[in-house]
Amino acid sequence: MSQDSLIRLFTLLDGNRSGGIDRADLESFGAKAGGRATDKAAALWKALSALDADSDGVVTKDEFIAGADYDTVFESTVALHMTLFDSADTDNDNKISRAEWGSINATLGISDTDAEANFNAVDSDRDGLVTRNEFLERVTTLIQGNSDLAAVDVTRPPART
Ligand SMILES: [Ca+2]
Ligand SMILES: [Ca+2]
Ligand SMILES: [Ca+2]
Repeated sequence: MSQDSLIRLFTLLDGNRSGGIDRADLESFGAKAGGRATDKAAALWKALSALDADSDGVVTKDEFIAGADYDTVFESTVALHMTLFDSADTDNDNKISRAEWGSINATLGISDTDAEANFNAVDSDRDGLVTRNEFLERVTTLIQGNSDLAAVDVTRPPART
């Protein structure tokens, strides 16, 4: 696995872009996303904190690159983002409607304009509903792709490319 992919994962997890991953990055994701995200975020921080070689409570980029197993962190990061799907799908029909999407985006503090653009990008078959697979595809693309992460908060559902 290339170092670039690890750095991208690091940048995504460093939610507040402070240059290090700490408990607050994960807790803030969990708190905003709600539902199972809180548990998933806590479990991920527990795994990541093992990489904190100097035990200062912050996993720096160097510590991350030196110690992280890409596949493991990738899986956990995908799982964490997928909790957003469940939080959004309030009527539990396994699809996110525009109304449900608008609601979770508002909770996350994302503007209506951005939310609308995100929805259209995620709803790849344009049927007006986001399925679990469509969401998973976007999450994977966000993590593995080359879109500009500067514009993407870790709590933000996969956005513009
Ligand atoms: Ca450290
Ligand atoms: Ca739904
Ligand atoms: Ca769709």
